[in-house]
Amino acid sequence: AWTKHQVSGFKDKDEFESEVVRHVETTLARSMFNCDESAAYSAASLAFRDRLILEWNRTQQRQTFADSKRVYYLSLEFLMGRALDNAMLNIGLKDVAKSGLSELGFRIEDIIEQEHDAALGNGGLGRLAACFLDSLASLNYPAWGYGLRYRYGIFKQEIIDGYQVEVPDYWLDFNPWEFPRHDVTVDIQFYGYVHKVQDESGRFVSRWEGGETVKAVAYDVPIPGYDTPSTNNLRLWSSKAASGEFDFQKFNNGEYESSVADQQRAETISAVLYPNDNLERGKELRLKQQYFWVAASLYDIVRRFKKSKRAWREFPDQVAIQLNDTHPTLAIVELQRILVDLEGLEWDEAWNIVTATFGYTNHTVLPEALEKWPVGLFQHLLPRHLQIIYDINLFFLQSVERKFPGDRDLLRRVSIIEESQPKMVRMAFLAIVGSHKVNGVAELHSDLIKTTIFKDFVNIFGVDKFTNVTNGITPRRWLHQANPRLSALIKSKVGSLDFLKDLTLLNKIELSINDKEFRREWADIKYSNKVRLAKHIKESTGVSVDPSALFDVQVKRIHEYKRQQLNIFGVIHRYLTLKAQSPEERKKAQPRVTIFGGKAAPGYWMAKQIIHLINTVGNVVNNDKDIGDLLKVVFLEDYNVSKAEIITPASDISEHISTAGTEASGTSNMKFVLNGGLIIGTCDGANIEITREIGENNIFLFGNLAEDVEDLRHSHTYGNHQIDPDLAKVFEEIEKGTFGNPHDFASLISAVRDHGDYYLVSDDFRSYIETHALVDEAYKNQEEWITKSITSVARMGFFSSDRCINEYAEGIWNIEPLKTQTKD
Ligand code: DL6
Repeated sequence: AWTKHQVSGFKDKDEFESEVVRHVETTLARSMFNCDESAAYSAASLAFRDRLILEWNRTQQRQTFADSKRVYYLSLEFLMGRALDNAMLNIGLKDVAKSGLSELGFRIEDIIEQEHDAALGNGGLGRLAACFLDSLASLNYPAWGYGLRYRYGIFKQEIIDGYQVEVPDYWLDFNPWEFPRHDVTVDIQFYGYVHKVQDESGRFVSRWEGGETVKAVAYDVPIPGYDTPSTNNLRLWSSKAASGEFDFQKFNNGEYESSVADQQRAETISAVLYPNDNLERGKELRLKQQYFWVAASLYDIVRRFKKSKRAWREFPDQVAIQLNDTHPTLAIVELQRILVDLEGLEWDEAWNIVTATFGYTNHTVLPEALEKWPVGLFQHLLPRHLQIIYDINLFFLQSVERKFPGDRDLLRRVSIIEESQPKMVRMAFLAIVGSHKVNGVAELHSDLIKTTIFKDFVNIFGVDKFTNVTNGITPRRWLHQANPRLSALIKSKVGSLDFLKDLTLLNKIELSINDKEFRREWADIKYSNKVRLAKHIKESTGVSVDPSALFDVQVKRIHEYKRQQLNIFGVIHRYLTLKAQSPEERKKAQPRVTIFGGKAAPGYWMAKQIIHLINTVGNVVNNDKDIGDLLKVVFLEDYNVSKAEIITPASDISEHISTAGTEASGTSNMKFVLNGGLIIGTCDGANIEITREIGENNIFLFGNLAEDVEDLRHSHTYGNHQIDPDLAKVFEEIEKGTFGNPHDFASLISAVRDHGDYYLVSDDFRSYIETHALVDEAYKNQEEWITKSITSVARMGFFSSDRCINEYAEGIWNIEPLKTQTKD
């Protein structure tokens, strides 16, 4: 058994310092006299990276030596955020670095601030993948992540005149955390044609030939576990022209521009992250990205397996592949192709291997987010894969027909090919058919997929194929790193930092709930986090906010189903109520700062209108002398992981108010509660399990239930849809022009009033504002509030991503942690 270990670190601050100096002078070729914060960040990162690499090599050797089963996590998004702070904390050398940097004349906070976020993701799905990588390494699981190395991550959001403007995020200028592996490349084929040839044994086999070839180059990012030497690998693929730099023939002929055209075309594949969250748009380049990435990853995985010289049937004993949503579903088809076309296995034998290897996680029930690709596009781009999909579908439908003879409509409903105009490939269905387990990400969500979008598949495959793994978050980043003082206070009560490895130990702090000093310190930490956020708000928006006001936060992607429009309508209602009050009455009001943050997909008109309305309301409210500090409204631009680390610890209440049944899980709800903020939310996603864990008294729930949503929508369309009278007044005020040109917001209003109110904004409005009134009242009793806050944190143990990873490992992947071999 392994106990404590000694991670390759720095003996002391002097050794760290001399490593920093060495990197400044040699790697960066600068002198210490002109070493600025940016150079100090680079050198400090390189010093840490050197240490990580040693452990990373050892981890890979241990894994190879143990020859045990590995899991491969395929995700088109990894929203990693910053790496330096995380590496320092996970290795346990932040204090050493702090004093070393201080001797060199730098504050560690300023150095950490230099790092550009690695923002290779849109929102929850990508951040979940990042938390999972942290947990996999921390728990010593043999695991690799596979993704794409986008040259441009999620766009940078600027707010200009209240509107969102997108600016490219070029984050790769200097990235000390990645290792280019120019020796690890894979040629990836597109287009071309398929024909049959006879192999040596006389069998007819399909050959895919011709077309275009693009080179995938591996870039490796080390992922350090917390308090363990395990350092796993995230491999990101970058696209390059297969033929090299440029076409010499053309160059010599003086055709300079077209000589580099192939190179540019190839590089386009990994150039940009598609900026849609919970929305799919069938663009050829996106499908190209997906195939490029899964083909390169599978080649790598298969190559590693083949080195072991095991029989193919042992593949699922050595390899588990998790599909993070449907984006990597082509991996199912690609593995079948490799086994049948290239390795000569019989179809059924290959298919048994494939289905035993894959697991599929669904992250949404929203119809617009379910991936479908036109058959014609497949035919053109991946002709052999389309044939294989047709065969998979044929054999699947034959098995359905055997089980449910004569049910033509069932066949139509479950077919992987949708008989629409044009015909479409339904990726979620392909993922279900090709996997041995399908999971949702919170209990309600997992139930909903079984009773709605995947209902037929439960009948066909049996309910055991469908399971739930409620999401979680890593407490290393979301508590220890984001809220160091709270982490230290908890440590003083738990007795050690072990709660960062076993989050259920948080329950020990409930024993101190009446400890006056503890409570005072608890409140003081929240206040100082609010002061820090207030400073950030002032610097980034110019608005002054009072840290003693109630901070009400909604930060997440802007989406109608997440209902930031409900929030801003509620803010307007609050404003109108305050305006109608006498100065005496107003004195009783609870001062509030409502804080929004989040990006809208560039093509998502309604979401952009919501951002615009928030900003125009802020403009009016923040400058209204009658209101003063009673209400402030701010929109923080360019919400990302590192901003979340400032915002999350500073909230008093945060909003998780999606229409019931639409938010698969949510993970920021967990982050806020873990940081001592209370939440207001609907009975949706993981809010339900959070309530179960922390107790109904510690959460503000409101709104209609998922089971009633369909009937309500129906009644909007066919009944008499009455708008809540207070909401109607809000609309009137907007239409009067109080918040700028009313035409700008006409579609936001008409979606609720005239077009069926699909997201139930009006239905939930009354209970929403009433519940906010309860929040105000509760906040006035600070002692009660602090009790709620401590109790909630104490009961959040369930929501660690370590718990999720253990559930996946046991229930889906069948893998064991590796023992690390270092001793005390
Ligand atoms: O599971 C991670 C995260 C959930 O917490 C969110 O509730 C859910 O909206 C998000 N889903 C997506 C779906 N995108 N696609 N495809 O991002 O997943």
